[in-house]
Amino acid sequence: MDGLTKKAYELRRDIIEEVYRSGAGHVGGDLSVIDILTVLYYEVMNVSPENWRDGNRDRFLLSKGHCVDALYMVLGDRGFFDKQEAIETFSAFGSRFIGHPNTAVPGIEMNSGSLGHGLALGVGMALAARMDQKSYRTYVVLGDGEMAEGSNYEAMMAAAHYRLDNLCAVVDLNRLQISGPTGQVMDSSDLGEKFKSFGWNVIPVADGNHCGQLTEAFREAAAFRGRPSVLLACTVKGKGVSFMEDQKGWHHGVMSREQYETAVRELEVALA
Ligand SMILES: Cc1ncc(C[n+]2csc(CCOP(=O)(O)OP(=O)(O)O)c2C)c(N)n1
Ligand SMILES: [Mg+2]
Repeated sequence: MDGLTKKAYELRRDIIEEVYRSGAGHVGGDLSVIDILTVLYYEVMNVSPENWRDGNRDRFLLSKGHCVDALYMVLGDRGFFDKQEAIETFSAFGSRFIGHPNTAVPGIEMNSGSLGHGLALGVGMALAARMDQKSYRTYVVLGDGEMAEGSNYEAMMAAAHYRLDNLCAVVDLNRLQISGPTGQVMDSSDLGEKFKSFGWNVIPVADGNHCGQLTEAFREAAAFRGRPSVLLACTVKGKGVSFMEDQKGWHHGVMSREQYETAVRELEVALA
């Protein structure tokens, strides 16, 4: 296992701890998006607890805000706050680590959770960078089910209109949303064609749980000029825990003690 992959698996272990203790969270989407978050925070983005108030920090928006439990683990691990506090209090009454992103938490740029808003905010941030002559890049992570929201298409149109090559979207293409396969609920199988027709540079990532492929794709996006880029990252919902993989029931399923122990065991075997 290379360093980034190992980090992503350690963070999977943290996510399992956090969601088991709280009996809350969205474990399936956390496990599909964690490699994307790991590569962004450990390899790609220029953002850290040290420069977090600096106007030139890279911006990150988790538009699929229900997976904040994964984001908390990455931010905590990067030192934005005490990760253990997030593990122990996630979703508890009075905790600052509530079930959706909230700007009261260091490292979080935007409240989200109501799907379909992140890309439009990302367009605004990317446009502001150009107007203020700042060099930061803006990254927005969306779910494939979330792509049913019409507001995304208005944001896609504006991003291309303003030629925002400092904007990079990522779709966590795990083929499932809350109530079943995206192909059945609202088909998004031709997302590449949709983004292309709106004027975006489309970068398919065959294995969106592969840190090396993701790193390469983010490099390609950063080098591309004149149009916004989108990574279409083919992931597996629940990736890394066999009984959760590709199962719609684990969108926000709650683990029994036995399931928790099995999940931990599997992740520890992967890490060994
Ligand atoms: C506007 C809005 N409608 C409905 C929901 C309820 N909801 C929460 S998660 C979800 C499914 C999202 O699926 P997807 O974007 O594919 O996320 P992932 O598979 O990565 O968990 C839905 C419909 C919401 N949060 N916001
Ligand atoms: Mg999905």
